[in-house]
Amino acid sequence: MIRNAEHEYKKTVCPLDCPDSCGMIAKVEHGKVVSLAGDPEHPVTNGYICRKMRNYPERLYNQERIVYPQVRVGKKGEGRFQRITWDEALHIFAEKIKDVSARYGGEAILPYQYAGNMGVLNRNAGYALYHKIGASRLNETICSAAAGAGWDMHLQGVPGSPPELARDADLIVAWGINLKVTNIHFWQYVVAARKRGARLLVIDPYQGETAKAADEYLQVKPGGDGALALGVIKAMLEKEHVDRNMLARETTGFAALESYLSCTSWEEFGRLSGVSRERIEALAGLLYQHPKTFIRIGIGLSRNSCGGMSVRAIVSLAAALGLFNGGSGRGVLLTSRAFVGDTAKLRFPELLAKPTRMINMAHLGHALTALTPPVRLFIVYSCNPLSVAPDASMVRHGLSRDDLFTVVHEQVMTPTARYADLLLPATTFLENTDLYTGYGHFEMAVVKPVIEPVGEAKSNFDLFQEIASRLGFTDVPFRQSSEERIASYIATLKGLPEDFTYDEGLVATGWITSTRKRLEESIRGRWQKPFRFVSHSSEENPQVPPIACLMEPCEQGDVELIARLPFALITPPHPDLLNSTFGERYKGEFGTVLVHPDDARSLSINDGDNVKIINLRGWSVRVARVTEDTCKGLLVATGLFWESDASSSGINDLTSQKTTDIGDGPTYHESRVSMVRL
Ligand SMILES: Nc1nc2c(c(=O)[nH]1)N[C@H]1C(S)=C(S)[C@@H](COP(=O)(O)OP(=O)(O)OC[C@H]3O[C@@H](n4cnc5c(=O)[nH]c(N)nc54)[C@H](O)[C@@H]3O)O[C@H]1N2
Ligand SMILES: Nc1nc2c(c(=O)[nH]1)N[C@H]1C(S)=C(S)[C@@H](COP(=O)(O)OP(=O)(O)OC[C@H]3O[C@@H](n4cnc5c(=O)[nH]c(N)nc54)[C@H](O)[C@@H]3O)O[C@H]1N2
Ligand code: SF4
Ligand SMILES: [Mo]
Repeated sequence: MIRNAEHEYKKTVCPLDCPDSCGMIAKVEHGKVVSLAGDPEHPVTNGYICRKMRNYPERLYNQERIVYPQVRVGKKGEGRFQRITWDEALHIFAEKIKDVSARYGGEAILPYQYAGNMGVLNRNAGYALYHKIGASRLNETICSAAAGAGWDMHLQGVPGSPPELARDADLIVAWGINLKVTNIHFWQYVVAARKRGARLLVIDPYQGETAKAADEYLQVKPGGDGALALGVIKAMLEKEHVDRNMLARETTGFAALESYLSCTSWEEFGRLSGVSRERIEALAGLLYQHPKTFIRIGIGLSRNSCGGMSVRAIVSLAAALGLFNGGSGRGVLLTSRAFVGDTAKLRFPELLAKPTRMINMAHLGHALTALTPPVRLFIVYSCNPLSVAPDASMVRHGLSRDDLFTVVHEQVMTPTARYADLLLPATTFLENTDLYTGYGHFEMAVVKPVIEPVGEAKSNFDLFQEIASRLGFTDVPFRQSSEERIASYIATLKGLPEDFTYDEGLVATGWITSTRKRLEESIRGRWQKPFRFVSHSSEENPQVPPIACLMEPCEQGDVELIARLPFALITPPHPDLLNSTFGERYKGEFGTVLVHPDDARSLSINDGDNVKIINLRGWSVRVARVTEDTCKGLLVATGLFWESDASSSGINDLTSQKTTDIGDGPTYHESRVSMVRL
């Protein structure tokens, strides 16, 4: 910390759900944050942060900020509230928990939280209480469950490669990831590699910012990556471009994949991937000519009903290329898994007297409308389900129920917050303590508050400790301070340097680099596990194919649906939003939808027209952008813009509660829709 009479600079970490987890420096004047900048000493941030976060101080003190507890006075969704004291708010909250538990049992309480704040303390803050009261449990699947499950079927917990390895690659493949939007600090390695003559290949159904900046772009059908990756292996086998000695040494089960691929026809690969045999063979050739290849796998390609299989096929291709054996410029990164700790130290499952029902967060629409016995108390923190959960019209329907009591702990007046019966003000990362590890790099830090809470805001941790105390709970977790809980979790972390002690203070040093990184060693060298082409986990779950194989996404293969709903819709992130965070900056804006010129012509749609996108689940309005960045038949709607009032809708009104082949993840990039000009 640097201080002078006028202002001081304090280190902090970006809390958002972004792989970059930037180190930041906050400038504080008279107790207020006046600016945020990238920490020049952070090895990945290198002094640069995105414009979303540079403008964060404005969000801190914005009129949308919730600064005191409130109760609803208007209709649900209307957003009219009346101020109350914290004492009253805590009383209402605690009494509601007691009342619902007594009348309907703990399972009538449904918690809903996700990654508004990635700090491990506050993100998991509700679990101890939820377990103690026997609430329904939430299966947190909404982001990377399918991708992680796909990776683990063949790699069992192995971490990804350090992103810096890409610097020395001759070919970087951005596979289903829009690096320049969702992982911007990876771009510095692309720039460095290209200076040495390396090429960047982007594989994506549409041309976003990264595809446009690439040396090569390969258009794949949504959900077609499995067929593409397996097609490349088939082409490699046909040319005998596989290193059989390496495969025998470093992997098991390749023969099973080889025999499967020899029985499959080239037509199937083309039909499912949307890529011609010639193009697949050319990709196989490109990879063969570039042994120094780094594959950055995105989560985007896993957001469809065969998403787990797509990841399985890509890691199988990477193993067939020997990329897990490392060497300069060779690597595969999905998530870094830099520090692995015992989440029981944050979630306390031992407080759960008996297992309660588990609800997949992708099925929220169902849970709030059709579950028996019904949910009576819905508690939301660090999440904006009405904007982010699939099948939003069902979520809205559920939130409107008169017999449902909803508590929302929030920083700003989100679409979900408008449906709260009890609305509670939450601190931001600048106002509380937490521990942050990144999923796109290998650094972690503990961060202290930079300023005092704004208004009457409380952290998630403090809120749940106070409620527990009101309910008379005295178990150890409810008596911990935030520092004690962080310290007990740190004690279980794998990846910490041996000489590390928490007391020394991570705050002063800034960050700690995981020992799981070790750039010089291969993934296999570090973990001593062979890559398994035949997954063991299929023994536990016989419906899941043991090897990566061809699969077709449900909605794309359904001829009846295709006949009625002529377009496929994907809904990837927007550069100026972080999921739905910052939606308050764009109130009243619909966002755009990319439409191919041929489709626009046939529907008499001009660039700039408002269009209504419709399917069996709902509708959403967007502004048409007529462009060849997308292909015929594919609509691309980026960004989770907020619906402007209770009668409008968002892009998730069109997405489905259907889940992925493995991991039970959501299928945000797989919806059939039709479209009309407004
Ligand atoms: N600016 C910004 N950054 C973000 C976010 C944000 O909302 N805004 N969100 C953050 C979060 S929570 C996450 S999980 C990550 C997600 O970031 P990514 O891992 O990048 O995942 P997505 O953005 O869902 O999709 C990435 C790309 O995959 C493409 N895609 C969609 N379907 C397919 C497919 O079937 N095959 C292939 N090959 N590509 C496909 C999309 O068109 C998109 O260009 O980003 C994080 N970073
Ligand atoms: N159609 C479609 N839907 C998607 C996606 C997509 O690509 N397409 N992406 C999905 C993905 S990958 C993800 S990860 C999810 C993300 O879904 P969410 O985790 O809901 O993420 P956000 O939309 O960023 O909303 C987080 C909310 O938490 C609040 N918040 C932040 N910090 C705190 C805190 O410390 N305490 C409390 N109480 N509140 C806090 C913020 O103000 C914000 O409103 O969305 C998913 N939804
Ligand atoms: S959102 Fe991502 S890129 Fe932007 S400051 Fe946060 S971690 Fe860095
Ligand atoms: Mo995510």
